Amino acid sequence: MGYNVNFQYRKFHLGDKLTEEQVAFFNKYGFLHFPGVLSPEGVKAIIDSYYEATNKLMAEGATQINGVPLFLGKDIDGSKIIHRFPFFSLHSKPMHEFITSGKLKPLLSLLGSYKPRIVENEKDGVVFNHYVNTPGSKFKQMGWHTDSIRDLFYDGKVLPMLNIGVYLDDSSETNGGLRVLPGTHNQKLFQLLFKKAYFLNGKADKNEKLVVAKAGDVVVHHGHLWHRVAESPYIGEKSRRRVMYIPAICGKFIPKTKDSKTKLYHKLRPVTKDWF
Ligand SMILES: O=C(O)CCC(=O)C(=O)O
Ligand SMILES: [Fe+2]
Repeated sequence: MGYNVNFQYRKFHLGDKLTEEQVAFFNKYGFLHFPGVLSPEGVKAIIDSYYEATNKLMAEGATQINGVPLFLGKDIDGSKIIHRFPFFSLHSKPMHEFITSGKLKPLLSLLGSYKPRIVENEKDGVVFNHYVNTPGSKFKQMGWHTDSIRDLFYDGKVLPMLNIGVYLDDSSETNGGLRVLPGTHNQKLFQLLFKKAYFLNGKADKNEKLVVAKAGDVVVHHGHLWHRVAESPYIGEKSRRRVMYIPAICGKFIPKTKDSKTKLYHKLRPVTKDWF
């Protein structure tokens, strides 16, 4: 499969500039984990802004933002929640401020000569994922995928990209947890598309590694890295997992607006067996 099984999990400090060691780890394994990038107050402000924005959008009867459908479900108490909230930073002042603070800027050097940019109003923008196991939940896990495959369906082309995960809850196998296949970002396009025999399913892989993160951590991964989110074995509060993804992309600037049309890719989503 071309992924490295001699893998030792490591976490790093995010400073003003990435170290050679950090870049080497990323090049080899396809992701980097930085604890404590957001303070507990920062985490709280963003979570509060999510509920505020959700209540506003639900009161307005919103079903999409800039042509990207909202993935809606029910929380433990029966209230409506947005499981997948695209363009989140356009609806959250603290998140927008975090993104523009420059704290994440060093990560943009990870793609070498490519010069990716953090985007807030292109593609799906910053995506707030909210998983919870309840009878009304429609978002409990995510099958194996690479984010670049999504790009291919979306735009018909694959350019290198980063997805910068920002954790708002502690995350481990208790509430599902991100599983990555270290090193799979180095595979060729053909493998990116077809090599994983169980594409779109959520079965465990013997080489998968669990990302154990705390609220406030940042975990950035390469767009070609295979990953999935397992379903929590618990129901209710213990299963809750909130994590945002900030894309850093290359290529032409194509901003979305409220007049943007829903892409066929999004229309097909509800009929696919799994969600990715
Ligand atoms: O929830 C996660 O940590 C991963 C989400 C993900 O893979 C995605 O949104 O593409
Ligand atoms: Fe993903």
